[in-house]
Amino acid sequence: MPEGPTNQSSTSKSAVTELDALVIGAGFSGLYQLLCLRDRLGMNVRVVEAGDGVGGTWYWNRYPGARCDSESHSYSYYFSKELLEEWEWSERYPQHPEIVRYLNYVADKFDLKRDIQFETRVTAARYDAEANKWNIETEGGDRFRVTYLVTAVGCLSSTNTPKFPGLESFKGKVYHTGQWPHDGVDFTGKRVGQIGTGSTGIQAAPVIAAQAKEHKIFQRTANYSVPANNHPLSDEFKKYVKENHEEIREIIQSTPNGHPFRISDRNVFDVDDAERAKIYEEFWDVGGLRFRASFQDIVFDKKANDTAAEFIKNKIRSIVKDPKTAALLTDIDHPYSTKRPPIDTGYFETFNRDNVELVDVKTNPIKEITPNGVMLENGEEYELDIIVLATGFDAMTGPLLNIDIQGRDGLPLREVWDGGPKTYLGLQVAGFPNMFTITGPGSPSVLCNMPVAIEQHVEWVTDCISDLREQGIATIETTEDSMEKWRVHVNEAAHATLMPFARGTWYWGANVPGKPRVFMPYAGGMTRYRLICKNVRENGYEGFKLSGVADAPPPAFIPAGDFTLAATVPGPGV
Ligand code: NA7
Repeated sequence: MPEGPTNQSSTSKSAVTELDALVIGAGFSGLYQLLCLRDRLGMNVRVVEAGDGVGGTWYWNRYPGARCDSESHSYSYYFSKELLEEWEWSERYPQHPEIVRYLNYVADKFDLKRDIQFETRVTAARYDAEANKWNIETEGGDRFRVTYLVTAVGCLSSTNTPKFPGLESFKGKVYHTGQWPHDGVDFTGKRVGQIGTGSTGIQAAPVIAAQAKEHKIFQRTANYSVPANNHPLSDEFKKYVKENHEEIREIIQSTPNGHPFRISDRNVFDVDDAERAKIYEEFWDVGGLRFRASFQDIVFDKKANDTAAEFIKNKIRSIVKDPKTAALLTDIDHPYSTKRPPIDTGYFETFNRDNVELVDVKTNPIKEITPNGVMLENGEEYELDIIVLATGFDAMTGPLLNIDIQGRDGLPLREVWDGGPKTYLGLQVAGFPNMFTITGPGSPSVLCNMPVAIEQHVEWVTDCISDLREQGIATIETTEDSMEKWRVHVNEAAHATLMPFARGTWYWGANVPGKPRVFMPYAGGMTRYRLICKNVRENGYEGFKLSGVADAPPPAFIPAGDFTLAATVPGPGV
């Protein structure tokens, strides 16, 4: 068990712990936010975390094959030169245990664990306007009273389990990939059924299939995937990373999706068919998300996208031996990259194994889970010992709405977001003063390499709190008007891409029944977003109301048109 906080007054169940700030979550965001507020601003801060260790998303997602889709040398904090020089990743795409080791290394190096209270789940956070304080309650009865509340709850931390009738009646074991047992699952000799073929299912399937007696993969929507071409990092590459982190930082912070490579400025139809095929082939061999960077217009122009889509489908046809299975796997209903583009290690090859079967649950949906397995609409039953739910997350809003957050006059966040998330910059919600949402809906977050998005948000929040304290400003709070203008801009940014062709994705909230269909992340690119946030601060926190200072008039708001910055920066990430 990790040690609890030692440098603050201990929390008894009845006493209220007074702090400058409370941070919810000890993943990439929470750790860095703690470091910034405590060590840079000298504040009295605590992190509360539901798990018994650091890691956030990586603490919970320990399913077989779980690894990062960002290249390891970019999936790192860049704020500390020393840390960059000390840490060495072993693979191009790190597996979850290595990422958890990295985050523990960071937490230990910066002595963060003494201010993290583990095994503590926040249940409620209520703003007291009179005192200008947030009152926070936890499941175990702890109470905190703080000036600033920072949610670092992650975008993909609230699991989505479809309400399959009869799920509880299943005699075998059911595991959700996002809540994987920490001591692992042994599939040896078992008949396994996997529901879901998103990024997670695509990573898990080859590993499960290699161990299980039988592996049935229930596919509703076919998906593109590009080989990760994962490999151990050579000594030469490790040396390159250590010697060039300034340059790598420059790239990840100046590309729209925060990855360590630039997107080509060439368009698909700038080259003839033969040349294009050659380019796609080269990028396929390089693998991973770099494939998406082969042409700049893949995510903007449907005809351009069709060429990439067809290239991948042909690859699938060439890998998968059974023509019926290949046909199901290539019956893809959306343009490439409009749904989170997975990368894989041997996914399509897995369907050539004798113990693997692809089950089409699009034309013949899952009707119910029986005591013995999965039954489809037509009455076909698949007998199973283990069901793996790779069914994703109540993304972006779920982790926040799981907490009873109430702003001014007891206004519940759940009510404000009834019709979909409303934020300004993904950072704040009107009516919730001094509350900051790291990688909240409306920010680039999941369309960007996450640590890059996180560092920018954490640093902006830190600068903001520093400014407030220096200038004696009591509260910062965005307005309805700012949120509405930002909503329009977020919508425009999504519509400038091909994302609206795939409205059935979690980006739109479509995977959770009843969830409002709103495109949640900001697709205008991290580069543009970073500039907007910088301008907002430099212009006296435009779009926010500052109170507690006599002569600080509410700053004017930049009209929505200014956000577009003449589209000088290429668009979305991945
Ligand atoms: P995703 O991408 O939301 O994928 C969930 C999968 O589960 C997807 O294939 C779904 O099919 C499938 N699903 C969900 N409900 C059902 C039902 N009722 N029946 C059959 N199939 C179902 O989650 P992941 O965990 O793979 O990835 C989430 C993110 O984590 C990923 O994008 C990365 O950013 C990391 P559908 O497509 O809805 O037809």
